[in-house]
Amino acid sequence: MKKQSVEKAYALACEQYADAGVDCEKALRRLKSIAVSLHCWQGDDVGGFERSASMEGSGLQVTGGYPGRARTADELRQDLDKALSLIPGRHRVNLHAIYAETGSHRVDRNELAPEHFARWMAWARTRKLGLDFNPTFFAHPKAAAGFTLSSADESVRRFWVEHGIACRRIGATMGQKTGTPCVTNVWIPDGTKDLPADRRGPRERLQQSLDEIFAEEIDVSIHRDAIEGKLFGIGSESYVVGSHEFYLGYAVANDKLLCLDAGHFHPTEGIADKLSAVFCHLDEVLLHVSRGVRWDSDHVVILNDDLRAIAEELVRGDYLGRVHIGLDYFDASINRVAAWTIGCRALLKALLLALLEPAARLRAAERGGDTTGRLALMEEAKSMPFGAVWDHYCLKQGAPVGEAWLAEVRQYEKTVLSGRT
Ligand code: RNT
Ligand code: ZN
Repeated sequence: MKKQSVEKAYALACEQYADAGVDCEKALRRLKSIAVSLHCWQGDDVGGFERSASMEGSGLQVTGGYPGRARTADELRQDLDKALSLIPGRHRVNLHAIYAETGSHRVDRNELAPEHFARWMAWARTRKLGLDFNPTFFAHPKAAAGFTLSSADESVRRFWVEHGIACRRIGATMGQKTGTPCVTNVWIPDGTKDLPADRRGPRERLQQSLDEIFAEEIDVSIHRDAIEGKLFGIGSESYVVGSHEFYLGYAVANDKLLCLDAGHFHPTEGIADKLSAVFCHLDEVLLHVSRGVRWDSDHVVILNDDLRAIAEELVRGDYLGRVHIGLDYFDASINRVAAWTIGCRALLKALLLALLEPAARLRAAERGGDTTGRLALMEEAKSMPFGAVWDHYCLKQGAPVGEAWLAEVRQYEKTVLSGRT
């Protein structure tokens, strides 16, 4: 689209929004201040760079064989650079422990140290990107039995506690080096395929393990801890040790961030409604924005009602300053750079839509008991010229407008990705 057309459409849109009591410039200033944490694992199908890592026993499933997967950290950073150039705004990158760069020697998970992420930190610094982090409690022989932090085998449990401790130190260093607090998120695959005889033991051991991992005080100005629950996974259909109730209680009792993953609840249960409930008891929340489809919790995020409801709650409740927003999905059946771009642009669009909501009018209707007007206004807001505001934002941020980013991805596929086998 031509630059003049974008600006003309934007000017008209601003008038229309102003009539509804909405200030477009203000909405865009707010949008610009939101950094989304882009999950590195979409770029290589959650592979990582440990030669032995496989997803076996992780409860996660990556399907598809689209060519061009990043095979090295350099390739992954190159792909992330490409994706970030197609997304308006300044964002963050979310790493997992399996993305360590340990050179020619193998370093086991419990021995990982900040130096193994030196290149990631240098890369992030030159781009002014924040970093977030995750211990990897899966894809490892010591996770093969289905239990990590909740294992009854003390040597196994100890190993994973050490991994958790090591990862917090890495996260703290990331926060220090990048000048923005790193959120380190704990998710474990522990659970059972069929009915367990003992639900209590593993949960009590998990509680003990978390206490041990979090024992070291780390300054919140450089680092935050988050814990992520789940309803079920592949191979943990009957029992998941780290359930929502378990972590909600732990987070409240220990002042940790609760991570709500949009794909980790019953298929008819959304996380939007949970936000105002958990924010009554927690200062901050981490979101894993994802899209569940039937058994899978990790489809590429799109601008659907669930996503819009999450963004609306964050804006309506004035929670943007208390939430850390990350993406979490993996699709190996489409171009991976496109997968990042589609998901992150969709999330930003959802946030913009929410910021453009005629909030004052909706609240006035609600307070006045005018539920008819509230519903009518919500529906009318859907056909306001939001696309013109979005296009203008992309243009201003130096990101491609409309579908123009797709041509860039196709070009990148031709010149870079197709050379990878
Ligand atoms: C798994 C969790 C977890 C992972 C990543 C790779 O169900 O959602 O967040 O997706 O850590
Ligand atoms: Zn998640």
